[in-house]
Amino acid sequence: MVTAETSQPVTDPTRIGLTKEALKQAFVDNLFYIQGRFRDVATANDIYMAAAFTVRDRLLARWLKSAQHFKESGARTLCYLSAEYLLGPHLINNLINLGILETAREAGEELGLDLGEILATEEEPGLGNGGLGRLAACFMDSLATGQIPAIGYGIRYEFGIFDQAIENGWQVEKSDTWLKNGNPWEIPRPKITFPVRYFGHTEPYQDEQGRLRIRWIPGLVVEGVAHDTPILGYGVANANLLRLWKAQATESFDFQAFSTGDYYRAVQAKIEAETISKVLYPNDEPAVGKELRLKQQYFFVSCSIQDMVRLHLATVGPLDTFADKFVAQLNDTHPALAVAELMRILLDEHGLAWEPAWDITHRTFAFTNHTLLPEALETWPIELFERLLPRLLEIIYEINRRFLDEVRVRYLADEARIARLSLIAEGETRRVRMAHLAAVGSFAINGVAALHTDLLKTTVMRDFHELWPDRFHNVTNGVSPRRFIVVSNRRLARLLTSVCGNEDWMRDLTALRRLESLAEDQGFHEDWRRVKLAAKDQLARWLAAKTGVRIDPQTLFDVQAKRIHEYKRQHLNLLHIVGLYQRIKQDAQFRPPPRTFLFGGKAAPSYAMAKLIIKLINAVAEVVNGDPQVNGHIRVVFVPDFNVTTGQLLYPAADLSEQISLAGKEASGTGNMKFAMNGALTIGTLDGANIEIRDAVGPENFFLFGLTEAEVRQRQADGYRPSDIYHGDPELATIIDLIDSGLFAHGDKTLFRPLTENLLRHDPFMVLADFRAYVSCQTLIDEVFQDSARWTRMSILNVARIGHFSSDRAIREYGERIWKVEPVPIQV
Ligand code: HBZ
Repeated sequence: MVTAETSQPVTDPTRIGLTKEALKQAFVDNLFYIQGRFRDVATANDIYMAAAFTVRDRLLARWLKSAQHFKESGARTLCYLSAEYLLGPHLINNLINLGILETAREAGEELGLDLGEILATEEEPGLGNGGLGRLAACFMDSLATGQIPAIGYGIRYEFGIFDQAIENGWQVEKSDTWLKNGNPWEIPRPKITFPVRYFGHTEPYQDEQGRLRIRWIPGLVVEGVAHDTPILGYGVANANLLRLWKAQATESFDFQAFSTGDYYRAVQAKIEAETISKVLYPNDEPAVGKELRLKQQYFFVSCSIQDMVRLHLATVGPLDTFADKFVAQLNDTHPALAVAELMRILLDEHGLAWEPAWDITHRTFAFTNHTLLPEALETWPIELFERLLPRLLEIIYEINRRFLDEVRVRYLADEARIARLSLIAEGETRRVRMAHLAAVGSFAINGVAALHTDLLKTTVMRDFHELWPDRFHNVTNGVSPRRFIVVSNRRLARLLTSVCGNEDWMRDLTALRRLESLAEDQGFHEDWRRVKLAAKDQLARWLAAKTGVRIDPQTLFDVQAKRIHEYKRQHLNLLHIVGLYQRIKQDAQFRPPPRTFLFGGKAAPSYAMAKLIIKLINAVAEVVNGDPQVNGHIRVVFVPDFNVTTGQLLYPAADLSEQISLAGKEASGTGNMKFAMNGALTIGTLDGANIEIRDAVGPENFFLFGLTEAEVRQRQADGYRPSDIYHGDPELATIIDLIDSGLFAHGDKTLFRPLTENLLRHDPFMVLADFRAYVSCQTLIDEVFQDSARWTRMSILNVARIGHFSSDRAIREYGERIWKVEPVPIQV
């Protein structure tokens, strides 16, 4: 291959060859020339790095070819703007996407190396909190696989989501030092940097043509440096760019600004600048109103928009075609400042008039909402905005002035409506509403599951929906079948391939429909159960090694793995467990099939109730697992540090997937899809994507319980009184009393009071209202699980019919309905 830019041939077989011999040679070279090690003294990390570089070399030709071709063909490009990317380990994914996993394993064996050990050495980049960040990672995978030219823009956090340890039953946060041994997947681009301004003031001036322009004199300038990671598609030569920005001080600025010789202040300025990309905020739902968070948002948005403008000027040319070249998706409101930033660049730096600048901006952006929870809707105090981003606030005011004029004409001065729609919330402290900025600045707004989109239209975005009904879309989430079947469940992948006759299902998951014809096949049932049992066994062995806790793979594995949140109702699951514990102890006749209850998930460090729920899970586990009377019947385990890597062990091993949020609260959920894809049956409410999953797999293959969203609203309107439920349900009352009794707290009656009291007095997520239905549904599950042919059939049908929930389908929908982007195949 000859690249046009350099005319240098890239043909060295040790760099690009995919044969076993080429891989071996490349590995040995890399160990020597990059790590500077002989085999006999190489550490596990040296070996991992040499292997990673061997694979990275093979991505580079594809990546550069993609970039070059996209550039030359002027391909329309999707830019995904996201403050989070929860990527998971790269090495295994890239081996699979290159189609060389088995070759690499053999190459390793011949070199006396265990590929499994090498893979386990990788620290996963945990640059996200949960669903939203993982969705961005699945989308990057599907964009490349779907051959859509795309750039993912985000922040290169030095510390990602904290590592979770459990000490004395409590969550303890440890800092995530994912970069300490080096990151072989990223290429720093010290020459691709952009200045980002903060503080200071603005002033008017006249340009050469005598037009009035605005200049922003900043009080601080920080630089963003690009760090690039190739994202290869599965079975294609397309590789897209993930460009993450690292903050650094602009020496020239700081050294000029500070008095000469004040070295200490200069160093301090450097630290202050670098703080911006230092750490991911570990909150998943409630918006944190911290200045640093707003600094982070503006930092990555400004670098990304500047980069897009630079790329456009360097390739296509005139800015009036910017929105033809680029479309940018705002992943929630975290990047919403992009709307104002593109306006600023067009107005202040390129001298466009407002109308053409707004036309470009408005045709560029589309916005995804991921939550309806009021506490998660981002707003920023005007005072902070004015101080930190004075020019952006002026632009936001002007966007708002023009927008509200439009509203006024349309609704003939309906003042209440104008106040509701305004980008500025009036009140004691005036605030900028980021969702309104995103909505006004975007040509499309979407929710992430059908129910969520409907609720978006009728609740938080109702006025916007009335104003612009055509801007609203639903794109139900999806997850990557490469990451969540091929990488995490090799045995299942092999079985699926043998049934389908080829690996095409890996990029067209609807091909799994073929499994339906085997749903009654006894021989196939045995294969299916063998695969599940092996995954359970693997989890059991990993858990024993990691935590010393023993679990029995023959029991029903009942798994709830997701962020800990009251709306997700881990405590509903716990009430069921405590109820079972009690009945098993008191009723010798009551012997449901043995179950292992597994929990995993992180709590936001400042979310006291979520942390108390973790403590209660561990406290119940301690008592239940330590009680010989119930041993062999139920066991409870909290799997520490739930992340992509541990998720890859949990999803394949689950028999039952807990998706039990209060109806109307979980925007979509994506864990529900990951579990079902791996043959777990779901116990779930009619919430988020559960509804569509149930429709797809068939209601008879899904364990439904609980209030509907409409019923939830009705009950709330009628005045919900959880204490009435407590008093009317003796079994429930006993359970709550047991928790209050100190049984799970070594006699301490107060430890869990905040939780039980909240349930009895407020129960904002209606745990008690759904308790009875949940327990009945669990009883049905016990019955069905004992009929192993029935269970297996249901499990097969779940996998056969889950194809719709591939992120490949989601990306196709975005591409066709919103982005208007076309695949651009790359040939190698
Ligand atoms: O986004 C989740 C939703 O709760 C879930 O239902 C959905 O499936 C998923 C993908 O659409 N939302 C999040 O994960 N949200 C965050 O992680 C978050 C992070 C920082 C914030 C706010 C929310 O400031």
